[in-house]
Amino acid sequence: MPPGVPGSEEAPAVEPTEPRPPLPPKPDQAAPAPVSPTGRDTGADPTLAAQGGEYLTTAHGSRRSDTDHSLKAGRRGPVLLQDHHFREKISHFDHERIPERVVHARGAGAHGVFRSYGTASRISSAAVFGKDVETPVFVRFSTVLGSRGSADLARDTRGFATKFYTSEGTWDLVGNNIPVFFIQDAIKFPDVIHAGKPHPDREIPQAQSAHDTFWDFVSLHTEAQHHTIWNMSDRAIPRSYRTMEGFGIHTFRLLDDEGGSVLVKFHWKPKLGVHSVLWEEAQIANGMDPDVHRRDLADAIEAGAHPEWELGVQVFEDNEEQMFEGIDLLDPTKIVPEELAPVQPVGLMTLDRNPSNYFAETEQVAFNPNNLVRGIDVTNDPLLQGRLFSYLDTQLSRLGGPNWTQLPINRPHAPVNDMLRDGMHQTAVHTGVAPYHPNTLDGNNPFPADEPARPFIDHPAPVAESVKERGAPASFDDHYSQARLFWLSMSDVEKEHIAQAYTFELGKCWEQSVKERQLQSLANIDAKLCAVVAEGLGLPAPRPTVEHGRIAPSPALSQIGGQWPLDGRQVGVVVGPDPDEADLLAVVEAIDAAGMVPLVIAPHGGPVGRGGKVVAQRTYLTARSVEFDSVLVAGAVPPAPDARPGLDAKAGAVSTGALDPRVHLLLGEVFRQAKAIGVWGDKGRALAAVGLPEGAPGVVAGKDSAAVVEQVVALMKSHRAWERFPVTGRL
Ligand code: HDD
Repeated sequence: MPPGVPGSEEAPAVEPTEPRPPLPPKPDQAAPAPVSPTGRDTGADPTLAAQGGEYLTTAHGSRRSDTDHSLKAGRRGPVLLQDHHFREKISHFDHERIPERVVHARGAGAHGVFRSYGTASRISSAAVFGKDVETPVFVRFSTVLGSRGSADLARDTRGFATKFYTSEGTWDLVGNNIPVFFIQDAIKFPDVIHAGKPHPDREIPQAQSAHDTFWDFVSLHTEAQHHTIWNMSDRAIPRSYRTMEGFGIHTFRLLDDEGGSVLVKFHWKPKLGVHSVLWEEAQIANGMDPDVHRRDLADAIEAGAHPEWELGVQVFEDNEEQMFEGIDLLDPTKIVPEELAPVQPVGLMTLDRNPSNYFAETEQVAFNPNNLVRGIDVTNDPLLQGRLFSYLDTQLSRLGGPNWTQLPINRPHAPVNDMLRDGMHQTAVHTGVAPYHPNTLDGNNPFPADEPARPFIDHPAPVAESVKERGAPASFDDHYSQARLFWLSMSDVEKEHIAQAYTFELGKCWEQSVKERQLQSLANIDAKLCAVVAEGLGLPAPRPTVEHGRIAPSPALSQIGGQWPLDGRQVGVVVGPDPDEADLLAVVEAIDAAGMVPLVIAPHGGPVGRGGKVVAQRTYLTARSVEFDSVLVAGAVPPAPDARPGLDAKAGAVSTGALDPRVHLLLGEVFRQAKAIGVWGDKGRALAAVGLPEGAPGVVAGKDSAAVVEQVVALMKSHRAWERFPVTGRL
């Protein structure tokens, strides 16, 4: 049944007054299965339920008859120390929070499955790459800079971390939606993060890079310039987590059972395409719906629009130089353009289940690039090498001790036979008497794997003769050629967005010297880009200090072009007080049939139209452009009865008198945001009121709703009506 059609007519639920037998937990709320798919007991306690049980108890199971009043010396007297229930309840509450992640604090997670095509089994012995092997996964998407409560649509890099619960142990691919990183050596990580985080004196600005310390760092530490231009592009304000690419960034080493090895870079390609919002939308969304990305992911999964990504690899020879076509594969600030090394698909990931408890799953999940399995190994990338220390270390303070691998979400789905014992929050009851090796008392179990016949993860790899020194190879000194490669690969409209983003961000800085130094970097990327940003800042454009040879653009880097599936996209349908109900129902059903979400926007809440068959999901007051990928106007929309001049001013729109000012604002924004608009039945009056000419790009007007909807759906497949933006030719 499509949204917009009222559901069952059941009486509203009332608060139960009698205890009843516990409800069985919903399938996804049950404690993790005590037996993993491999048949091994995971140690999980399936009897641990939540508040569904019959009687309220303390943590040690004793029943309580009153949880609403503390125990006092007389009704008006002081609270007694002996009130254990009070102390336990408050004390536990006092400790409900754990430290948020020092980076990537805000995120959203989902469960799913990775189905391997088997194509990578030629180059890796990892079980996860076997033909038709299905591996459960948990993915956490995140922003980097903001705190846990910050807004989703900050201009920022997004984390894309995947935990594969393989039959031979857990493999974590902890990547981002940008294929390069700010720094080349992990020792710089605290520096770049301190610079990006809020200023330490006032702790502002939150979740933003538009401030002095960030630009101070990236303009001084110019290896960050490549990542920074991606941050200034539309990639940093995704339409949805579902429409982001993911990258492993570093070069990894894959190994087969014969000891052969290749180098690879991992790519996640979203089936829905790579799409972003405009900066105006991001800013409005951060106020209107700061949870926009969390909501989008959870809603899509719940509605059955399960997002999918294809995992692919670029494959390189594992030679002594670790270079490919002059690109240093150990430098995490460099990509290898797909045109030079195609991304070869190895499997498909589908996210099909929302977490049932945010804290237990999304907050407590702990990723770790050390989680490697047979057939997948690291390279000498100095950023990756440093990460191998940091993630294990951070969980000790974040999750309170060394036993975080026993938390249900972190538990491997493979047998665990370690000799790690005791420690804070130990939940396993280990048996046996000999947690050491070698031993005779436990039959010498567990035995080391039979290396080297099958290369488990410490695969022998040559290490060049070397001296101890702090430094980097000369190839790491090129900080601009790939930032320029990215720039040259953008379409005109994407270039405009990048120039505007730099102008905005630097315009928010106070220090003149910071702006001037960043302009120098822009000059080294592209003279026109530098000139446009300098003009916006009111500063002179410096001359470049580096020279570039010919750089071939990489068309794969542009996200404009192509036709894409529309699963889970949201279509607003604006109606007046008395819409044609049959027609509206048909429109709602057509949108639903296209796999999208119709949201009826009416002057008031409740049923819409005379028959009451359609209900409003939004009102003129609660709807805002950023929620919709396109907007339809179903017939005449008169001025609202309460459209007073004051309201117009508040809504930020000037009423023409012909259209409710809130609808006026909605259509104006949707037009500026290059989204498709369809109108029927009012002779284009709504368009005229907003000053939109019929026939403007991406605007469809007609008599027949079905024909208009069909055209709008076709337009939406290109994501936006990009032709609405004039090509200035200045970039
Ligand atoms: Fe990191 C979290 C991705 C470099 C130190 N990182 C974290 C997360 C992602 C990344 C997606 C969130 C995981 C989650 O959802 O729980 N980090 C990256 C990528 C990097 C990178 C793609 C470079 C290619 N990170 C990096 C370096 C260091 C760290 C160089 C330290 C030397 N990262 C951490 C951390 C975090 C983390 C402090 C915070 C929370 C956590 O690990 O579990 O250890």
